[in-house]
Amino acid sequence: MKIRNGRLSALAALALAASMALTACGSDSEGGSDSGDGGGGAAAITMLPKNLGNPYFDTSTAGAEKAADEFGGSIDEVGPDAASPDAQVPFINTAAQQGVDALIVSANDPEALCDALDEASSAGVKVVTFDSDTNPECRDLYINQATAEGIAKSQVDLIAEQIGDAGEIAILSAAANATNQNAWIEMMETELEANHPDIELVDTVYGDDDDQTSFDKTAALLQSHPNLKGIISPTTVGIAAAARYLSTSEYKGNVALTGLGTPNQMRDYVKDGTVEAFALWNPGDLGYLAAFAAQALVDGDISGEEGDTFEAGDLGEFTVGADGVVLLGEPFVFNADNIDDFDF
Ligand code: RAM
Repeated sequence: MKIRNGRLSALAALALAASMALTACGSDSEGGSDSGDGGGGAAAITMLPKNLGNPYFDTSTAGAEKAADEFGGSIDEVGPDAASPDAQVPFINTAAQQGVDALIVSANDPEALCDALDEASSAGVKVVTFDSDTNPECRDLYINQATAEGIAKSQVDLIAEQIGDAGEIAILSAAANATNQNAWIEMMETELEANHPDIELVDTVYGDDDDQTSFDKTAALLQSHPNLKGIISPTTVGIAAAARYLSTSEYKGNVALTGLGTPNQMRDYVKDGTVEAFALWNPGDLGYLAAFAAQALVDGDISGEEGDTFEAGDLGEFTVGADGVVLLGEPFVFNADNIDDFDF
């Protein structure tokens, strides 16, 4: 399947909007991180990404801080070094003990955080997941970056286009239990089966959103599958590590690599021909939207019911959908022609 021109034009318009929103969001990561109750109903929010040290989450936290600056609240980012569910639990417990107003979490597992989140919720903390959800009953809202179908299809379209719609491919994912990657992988498998009979998915491996593990798993994949024509890595950590491996190897230009990446981490690999195109959304906008959603819950403007609406600053009005999901937008495709328009 090709990415059609019409789709590209629509995406180009989205790119412009995204880059304008980015300019508006800027990279202002200061000013909103002081702890405290914020006063006047402004929310004290703890932000818990899958792990620290990932530029994707640095950008989403900067977006949340920008939002908190606008509504007068505060963001305190905490998190483990390794992207594991067990490592996230103590941070949830601490936030509950501190009596913060809201917790914004990207979950390393759909179920493993639920007991801690339930306790936080019982203590009056509003729980918003973003990026990677828990089971719906464990949170008030999930801020979803794009539909799982859209994210899956854009990556399958890209790899199909890059390998002539035939041959062996593999997936290099994040942590094995990550809710978001597992949903996307399931839908990629469905899409491949339905529309790409000549592409064979021969392996799925997990780099745990750790740079070195992802790099090593890439090397191992290429060794075990000598006929591999392409790799999809639906994680910004994985695709950057795989690109780094490919860029200095004999596979550069022969094995295609696509997936989900940040423009700043992928720019060199697009320019040196290791990677043709990949997808993502604006993580800054995702954090910004999650913070406004948390504030709306804390204020009692919304309860997380389907049909609830709230304002999210520069991004405008959003409506809560089924299962307490708020949708940011659609994935966007980056390539050599547009990558310099983005800075995150
Ligand atoms: C990594 C994380 C994150 C995911 C992106 C695409 O940064 O796994 O959860 O949404 O990749």
